[in-house]
Amino acid sequence: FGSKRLKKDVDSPYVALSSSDSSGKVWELEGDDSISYFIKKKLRVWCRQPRGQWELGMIQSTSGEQAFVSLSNGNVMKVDRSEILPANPDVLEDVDDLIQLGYLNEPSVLHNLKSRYSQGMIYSKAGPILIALNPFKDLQMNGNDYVSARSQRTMNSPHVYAIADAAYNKMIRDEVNQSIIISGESGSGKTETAKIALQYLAALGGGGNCAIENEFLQINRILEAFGNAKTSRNNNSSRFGKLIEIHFGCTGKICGAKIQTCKHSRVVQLARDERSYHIFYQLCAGSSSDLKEKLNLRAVSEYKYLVQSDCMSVDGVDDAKNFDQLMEALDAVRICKEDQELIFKILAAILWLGNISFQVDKENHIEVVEDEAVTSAAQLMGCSSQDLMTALCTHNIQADEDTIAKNLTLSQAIERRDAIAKFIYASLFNWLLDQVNKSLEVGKKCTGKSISILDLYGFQTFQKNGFEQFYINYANERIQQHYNRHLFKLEQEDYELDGIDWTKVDFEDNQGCLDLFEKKPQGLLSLLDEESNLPNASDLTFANKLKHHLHPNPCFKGERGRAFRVRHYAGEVLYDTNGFLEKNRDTTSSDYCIQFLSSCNCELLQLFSKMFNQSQKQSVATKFKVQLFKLMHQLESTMPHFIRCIAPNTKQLPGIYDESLVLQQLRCCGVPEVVRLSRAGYSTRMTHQEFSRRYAFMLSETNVSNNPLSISVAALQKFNIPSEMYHVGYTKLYLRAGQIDVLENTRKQILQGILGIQKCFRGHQA
Ligand code: AD9
Ligand code: MG
Repeated sequence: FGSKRLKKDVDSPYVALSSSDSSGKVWELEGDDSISYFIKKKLRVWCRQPRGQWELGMIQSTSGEQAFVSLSNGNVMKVDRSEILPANPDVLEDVDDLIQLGYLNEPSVLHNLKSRYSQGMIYSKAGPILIALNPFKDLQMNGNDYVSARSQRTMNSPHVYAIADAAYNKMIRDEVNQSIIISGESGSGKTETAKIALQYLAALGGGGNCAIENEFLQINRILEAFGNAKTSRNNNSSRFGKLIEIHFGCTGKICGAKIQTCKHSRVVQLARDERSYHIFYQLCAGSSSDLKEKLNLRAVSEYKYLVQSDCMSVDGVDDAKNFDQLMEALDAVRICKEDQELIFKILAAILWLGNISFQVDKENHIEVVEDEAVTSAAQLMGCSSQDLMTALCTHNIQADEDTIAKNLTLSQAIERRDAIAKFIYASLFNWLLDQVNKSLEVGKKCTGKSISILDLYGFQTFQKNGFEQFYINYANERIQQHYNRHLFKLEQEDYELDGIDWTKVDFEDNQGCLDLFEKKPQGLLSLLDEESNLPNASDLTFANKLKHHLHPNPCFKGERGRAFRVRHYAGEVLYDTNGFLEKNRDTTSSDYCIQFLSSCNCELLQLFSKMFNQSQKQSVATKFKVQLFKLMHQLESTMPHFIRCIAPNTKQLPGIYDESLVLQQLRCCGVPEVVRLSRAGYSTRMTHQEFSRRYAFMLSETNVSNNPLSISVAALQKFNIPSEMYHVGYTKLYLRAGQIDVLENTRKQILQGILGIQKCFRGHQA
């Protein structure tokens, strides 16, 4: 049966996903027949309003292709039948798991999530995945009482804790490494969700000892101070992806952890409404007067790297207080006071570097303006002002035995200055990560079993998409492939375990799109690297190269000028190659920059220059790919648990549920696919006990046995559910979509009949 249908649905996820209309067809698998049935039976329906939103109503009457629907507000509306979709019966209101819905059309799914959200139920399941809607307020759903209630399994509703609990138990029981993969758009709540999962695992694996929980908290503080920044979408946006691997000993206690990152940089360029990394603002606001003096530190408003975006403070954020907490956190991971001071010196040096300006002398040579910026930066970095000025304005060329110093142009000098700042900051972050990892070092008693939590940036699509979206979306293709494979595997394992005769389904995955990116020598990444190395190349020549080499390819489409389109699993994205080559060439790691830092009289800067090895000298895209592959390789051997975070609005405010925004994210993170997959199988699963509890009373006494399985079978037969519409497993009954309505309607009628008789009976008695 299903395999054929499943194949058909899955083969063309594209068509459905990229049709950006809101017709509901993406979700809808029921044909016209079911609408006719709804019209005939006058059941609850969704009815599309002139402005596109869906309203719940009841069909009153029909005339040809039109129906008269009475809406919940009392109005009666004339609508075309194409504007009507079936709604679920009351019994399926606010279900925990979307696949319990008889009808999985767009309005039903959105309504279910919205109704739950308005009651503070931010978590729902979509089959095997957890959907987490960002509440943008503290719901008091996390905390020690909650953790202990969870671990004693007294609560069954969907929650991050339940996912973490399942991962922990599976790890212990099956001795298989687990992973919790969290994805979603910027601001959707990934990092908070990762912290909740971490908190639960720390409580569970800490054995009543809060020290581990506290250590994770402190580490998060450090990583967020140095790796997060305010953006227009999220006041605490992570500018790096991270994988936290928590190791457990044989008794299930935590015995260490390791953090890996995948990142990109933002020190020198900011867009409107954005800030640089939190740490700069914290340092300026919170350092003591003594420290300020040592660093010759000024207010945020005096640093060019910080003022360019016109955004220096964040509502509700106390940078000074956060700085105090950061110092405690640095103590907690055992970074000594001397090193802490070096860190702050380096940060101050970066800020002063940004203030260095250039001028052109009479001979048209570039020179550094000799002011406080240069002297402060040089002093903090441990070099003379003269050396710093030379490093910023000249380039040494080796000619035979001699070294010739060549003057840089203005733009080259600015690029050099910014490259040094970026290199120092990136090295500082890596060094800190090393220190953090040392403090978490995995002990010898470890069994080697672990749970990894992945918090990676989610799929992004804007009207104009640049280099950042390009590699973020590529990373998401990788994650999606992982997701597809595992979801199919899990789904089918469930059927097999329950004794269902299931024809294995080969999943048509997104390999085509991955190949488009990764193929050598003619994939997007290789072609980008090749073009980045050519001296006269431009973004336009790169775009033309793509069109020339990648045509025809079902996942690629060249557009006019510098643009091209990629068919991602989550829909088509239009990219503009403007700035691709420049951003891909990693100018920060020039030999010159490293040589200069090694000559500075500063322990950390010297260390940074040594930490860098030539193999890291790769383009940004290649470096990113290598980091991503490392993470994915690690996840490959784990049993994954998926959490998809959804931002219900872009204002970062509680209580606002923007339906079209939610829908777009559900599509982007592939929820429709999971849903379709589940629909192709059996949408309703009930244990025989649950089923018999609800429906056994409908059978005549001769029909009833004590065995729940026999009751299931008897009920299905009695109410003429066609055999292709269900499957009886060892433990559960699997029903196809819509069948639960038939049973529910019959149940309602029987109950009404019984109530009527009782009323009548009481009337007689009276
Ligand atoms: V980004 O891709 O790093 O820009 P995230 O990580 O998806 O993004 P984040 O976890 O940082 O989003 O959440 C954004 C904000 O939403 C947080 O700063 C909180 O204010 C808010 N949030 C998110 N999840 C929760 C939650 N479970 N409870 C309360 C939340 N507030
Ligand atoms: Mg984040």
